[in-house]
Amino acid sequence: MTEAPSQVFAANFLANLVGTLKVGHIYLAPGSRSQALAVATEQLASAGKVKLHVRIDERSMAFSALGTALATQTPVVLITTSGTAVANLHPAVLEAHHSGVPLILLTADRPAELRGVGANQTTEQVGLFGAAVPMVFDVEAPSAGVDETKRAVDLADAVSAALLGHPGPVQVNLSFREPLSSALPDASRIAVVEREPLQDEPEVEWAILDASLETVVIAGAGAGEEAVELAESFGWPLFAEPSSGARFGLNAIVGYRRLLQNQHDLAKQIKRVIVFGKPTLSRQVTALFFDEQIETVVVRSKTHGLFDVARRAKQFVDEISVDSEVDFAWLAAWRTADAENEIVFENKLDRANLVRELYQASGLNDCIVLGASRLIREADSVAPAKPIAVFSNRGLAGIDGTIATATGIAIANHDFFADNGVESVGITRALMGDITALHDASSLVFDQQDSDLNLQVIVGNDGGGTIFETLEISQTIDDQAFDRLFRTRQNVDFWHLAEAYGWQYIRVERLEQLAEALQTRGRVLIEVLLY
Ligand SMILES: Cc1ncc(C[n+]2csc(CCOP(=O)(O)OP(=O)(O)O)c2C)c(N)n1
Ligand SMILES: [Mg+2]
Repeated sequence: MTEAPSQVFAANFLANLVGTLKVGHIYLAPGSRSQALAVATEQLASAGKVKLHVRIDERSMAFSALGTALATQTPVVLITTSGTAVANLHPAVLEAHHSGVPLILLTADRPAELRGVGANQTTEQVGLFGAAVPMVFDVEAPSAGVDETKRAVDLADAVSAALLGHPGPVQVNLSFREPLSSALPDASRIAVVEREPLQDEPEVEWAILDASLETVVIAGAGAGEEAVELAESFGWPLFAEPSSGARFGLNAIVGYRRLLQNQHDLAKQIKRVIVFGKPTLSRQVTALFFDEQIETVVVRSKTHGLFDVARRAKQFVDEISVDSEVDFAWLAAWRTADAENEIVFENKLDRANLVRELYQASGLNDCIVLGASRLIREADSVAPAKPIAVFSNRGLAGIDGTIATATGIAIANHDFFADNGVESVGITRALMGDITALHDASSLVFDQQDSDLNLQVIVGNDGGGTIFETLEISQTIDDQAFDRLFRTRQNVDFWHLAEAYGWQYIRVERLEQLAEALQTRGRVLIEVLLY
């Protein structure tokens, strides 16, 4: 049987890419131009070398890939056909760029001779993502008489190298000409050349700080455990956002928003903030960066780019140590204040209780996903310090793709436990507002192959985008104009929505119903009435 050059190239490229980078998941949306990649992926998946997820919508697919890459901390491959299919990756690609999530975009294209001449489904795909994807490989179409195996192996190596020290998306624009595929070679039978994984050895810059200065550690999105370690080593209070990966341990001051907002005496004594990740949730924390009395030290983020909103950071460093005795009285005072200012929960179905129940229901096997808007800010105010995996797209804080991202996270969570032989797979609980849920309603479509996921889409329905009520404009225009321009209340029936997509549906109208609803397994849309 003849082997099409397209297929020789696709099979060798994918087999090597998966083998070298330890790719566990490939997401694919159907198309003609990308068929050689599809055939090779299916072969690898059937042989158990990679997991394949097929989606009909590239926009949604890209957010799911982002979720899987986030949760597995491993590059995920995406395959699309040419044209608008590629452009549909853009929102998730922007988020991945701003939060340092490794995605490998394999975008099929027409060969050079068919570009710019009006050929069907052909546009300028190279450079489409602009600065969000600085590394783009524009790869010539495979052809007879060329050593396509060598070209494919070299490209896989080049892509691996490009991902080193560059967390974020990489685009590989792959041209193909007819014949677009063949049944052979079988990608799963290609022996991958074993290579030592490339090592990135970045230079590490230390800062030695004076321990006596009243310091707090701020952990924004993507901060990670380093923030907790630093705070605990030197007795500094820790203000950690929900998706920082650092909201746990004895140094976490969960009520930091209230203490800053109320201008507690301790808040006035802060002289230095040390920032990890990208904090974006509260005005109170942002105000600290602008405060002339407070110096800012930024620990360089490996994922979330440079952070210095007030443009007055004193230092950017990688590691921090101190030069003097640590005084734990400062931390003790903060902990006392935090305990004294604990939130008082009312006995009703409100945002605070919704967040509280969500965290109470979730344990070490589970994942929480928080949509943008009000509910994540509520979590920032009231969520306990608890070591659970909490995710949120804070790179750009879009309300888009939240259901898809949660699906990708649930897939990673499911695989992690299934691969380790643990029977009780956790539940992924995605909490979001009503507009956020409707924005991504089409991501309720699911692949039967992923049907055993435990995924809850918890919709805090408060009748539109109520976060805008906190804007000054809500006071300066009349209610009708406000409702139309900002609140955008919708009348979608979430029950029918869930039914249409084959999801279970639970409506929560009273606080007492919530805890039980949050134990539902399988795919369930839980509508929580907040008004
Ligand atoms: C893609 C995108 N479009 C628009 C916005 C602006 N935006 C921020 S919050 C919001 C409304 C969210 O409403 P909902 O999900 O109901 O949350 P609520 O504030 O009511 O809790 C909008 C439109 C955004 N962040 N991302
Ligand atoms: Mg809402």
